[in-house]
Parts: sequence; C-alpha cells; structure tokens
Amino acid sequence: MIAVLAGGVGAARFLRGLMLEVEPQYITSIVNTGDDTVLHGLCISPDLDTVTYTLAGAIDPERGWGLENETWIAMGALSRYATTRPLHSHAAPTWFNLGDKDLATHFYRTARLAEGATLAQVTAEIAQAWGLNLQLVPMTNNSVQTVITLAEDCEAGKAGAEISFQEYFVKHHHSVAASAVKFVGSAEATPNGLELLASADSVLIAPSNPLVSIAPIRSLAGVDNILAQRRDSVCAISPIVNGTALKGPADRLMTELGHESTVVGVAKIYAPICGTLIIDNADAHLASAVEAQGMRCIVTDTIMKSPQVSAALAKTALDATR
Ligand code: FO1
Repeated sequence: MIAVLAGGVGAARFLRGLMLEVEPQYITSIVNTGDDTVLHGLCISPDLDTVTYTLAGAIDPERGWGLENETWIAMGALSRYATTRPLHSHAAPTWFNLGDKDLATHFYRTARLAEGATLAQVTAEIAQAWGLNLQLVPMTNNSVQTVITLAEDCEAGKAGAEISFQEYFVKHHHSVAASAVKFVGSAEATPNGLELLASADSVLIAPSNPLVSIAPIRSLAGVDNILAQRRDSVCAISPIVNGTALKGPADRLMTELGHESTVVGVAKIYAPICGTLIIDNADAHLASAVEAQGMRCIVTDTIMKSPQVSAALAKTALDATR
C-alpha cells in the first residue's frame, strides 16, 4: 500500500500521476481538512473536492478548483439579498464561489453528515460516485480549523486578529501578512489512517503547502511520531521551486512565519519525518544544502505540466522509498 499526504491542487496533480504508475486500489490519500468551511449552512471540503474532481477528470483546469463547464446561476441569484441583509448578518456571502454543479457535492456531504455519517464515510461515497478506485480519507472526522493570525492592521482586520483559512485564501486573496497559523481542534481530534501510515510500503508527501496543507495533518496526535519512526521510507516533493510556490501562498507564508522560502527551508520542515526530498532541476545547486539537513536529495522535473511528468515524478518518489 502507498499512503499519500495531500493538500489541494499540487497533491491532486501528483496523485493523477501516481495512478498511472500504481493500481489505484493500492493508493490511499490522507487529505487535509483544515481548509474546510461552512457557508450557507453547507459543509465544504475544498481539498477533498479538488482531489476528487481532478482524479475524476472533471476539475476546471484553469482555476484548479471546482468543476469544468460550471454555471453560476445560484451564486448570481444571491445578489438579490445583498441590500436586505442586516449589517450584522453573514447570510448569502458571495466572496466564496460555489458553482451550480459543485453545489450538489456540498448538498450531499451536508445531508449525509446530518444523518450521522462520518466525514470518512461521506468522502468514500463521493469518491465512489465520481468513479474513483483509490481511497480518499479525510485527515480526521472531527473539526480542525486552520486559523491565520494577522501580522498587521489590514483590510482583513487588526493585527493579532484571527481569520479562517478561506477568508485568508479567497476573501483576502492570501495577500494579507500572517504572523501565525494554528489548527484549532487538532489536540482533541482523532486522526484517520494512522495504521496505514505505520504499515504502508511507502509514504509520500505530495507537493502541497508544508505550513497550511501538510502541517494540519502533522498536527494530529501520532502522525509525526509514526513518520519519524519510518522516515527512510517517507519521501516528500518540494512545492517550492526556485524560491516560489507554483500556486498559492506557500512562499509568502514561509517567509512570514520565519522559514527560508527555498527547498532548504522545506527540508528543514520535513527533515524529522522524511528521509528523501525531491527538488526541481531549477534548484539543483541547493541539493547539497538539502542533504546537510540529513535528507537524501533527488533532483528532477517537478513541474507537473502533464500527467506524464506527474507519473515520472511519482515513480521517482516511489523508487526513493524502496
Ligand atoms: N478558491 C478561490 O480562489 N476562490 C473561490 O471562490 C473558491 C471557491 C471554492 C469552492 C469550492 C471548492 O472546493 C474550492 C474553492 N476554492 C476557491 C479553492 C479553495 O479555496 C482552495 O483551493 C483551497 O482551500 C486551498 O487548498
């Protein structure tokens, strides 16, 4: 079995490549749910949905989230209530875009959770409905919320104020400075997939944001201990290439939170739990600095512009754990 720790877009593209190398039934992905949110009363799990839609071939390729050929009639209809909504109310928010077809997934998840199903059960049902043969597992069935502390007064609030991950990422376009990230609820949450993490032949850490996609999974009790004990068969792919993130705020957050925004910074974060770091050809000159962190370093093409590149990257990662 192969276990993959996953966030959103980068992880989804990596898994798409891995599925070309390994039969999907041998793959289980443990997916970040710290980004999950409730809007309009609907339970939304963006990373789970990004992985599901990507692997089903239904993701919008430009946005990297939501469904292709989407329509936005329900979102548009919300604007009717913009003028009548009382000042204190958060009803009918329009800053987070939910497409008409995408809404069906959130309706289903919300209704099943209300019936008493666990998030793991509902996730498996949604994956099955989209024809996926790999196992997608939310990192926990409990609520864990990634919360960002503002570093300075800005449009999002006063310095020291805390905002949800989706407010940070979508409402404020991850352009406000952060001074801390925390995972509210993680100390009380029960992780999913711990046994698999211990027994899997390989554990791969997808090229996801180490601080807000992989860190929430690592914050759960037992995860880091298990990975540390088997670190030689754990391989991570750096999401930072040439000092920048291909998508999202990983580079910015790394700098703001006191890490180097380079593959060496990524190596320092992963060294306790991971024996090998794969970095891009553009960072070849930093390979020895990565190895100085006590990790094996592999240099290859990590820019997943096609499923074939993703597959080659996945094969390199798998070979590194054997
Ligand atoms: N990202 C955006 O940048 N803007 C959106 O309006 C937005 C809506 C959205 C709806 C459903 C969903 O599953 C994902 C959505 N995302 C949107 C992506 C999401 O915020 C991020 O990809 C992740 O949380 C970061 O990994």
